[in-house]
Amino acid sequence: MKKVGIVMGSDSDLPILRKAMDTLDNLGIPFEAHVYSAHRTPEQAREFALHARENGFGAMIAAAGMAAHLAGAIAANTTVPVIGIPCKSTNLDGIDALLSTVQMPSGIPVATVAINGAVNAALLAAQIIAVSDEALAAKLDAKRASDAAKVLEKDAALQAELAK
Ligand code: RP5
Repeated sequence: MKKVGIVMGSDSDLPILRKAMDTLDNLGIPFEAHVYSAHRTPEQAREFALHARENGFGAMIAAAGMAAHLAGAIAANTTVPVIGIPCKSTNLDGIDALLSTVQMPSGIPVATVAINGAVNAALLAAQIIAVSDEALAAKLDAKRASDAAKVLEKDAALQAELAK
């Protein structure tokens, strides 16, 4: 199976990325994670992206806060699909990272998820890999069905409560 590459701009982003890693683990998808910064270690970030396809990666997740250029910098150096996670920081509540990640120029796409949207980033990476992996696609279908069943259970509980 193709791997997911995870890059975060700082180890301070790790608590957010843990949710992506847990989601990938639960789906049995292999991943490799690194702390590489677009600004502090640009050479390492570039090298990781440049060799992503030959190293077996089917999707990349790049997470950063503040002036969040990491996802764009990764996308500039690979045609493996890149998913950007804008991370919330203290001063601007993640709006800075959201705009820095989402506003990519034509030609270099980054699929940007919500601020701190690590679970959806992992699910989107899984869906990308599942395009050519039937077994993974079946797991994703089963997860959707299970998630829907949980919501319907909550609705049933609400209806029971309101009927009292
Ligand atoms: C960004 O700056 C990182 O992705 C992180 O979200 C933010 C703060 O980094 P640290 O100062 O905590 O290392 O590059």
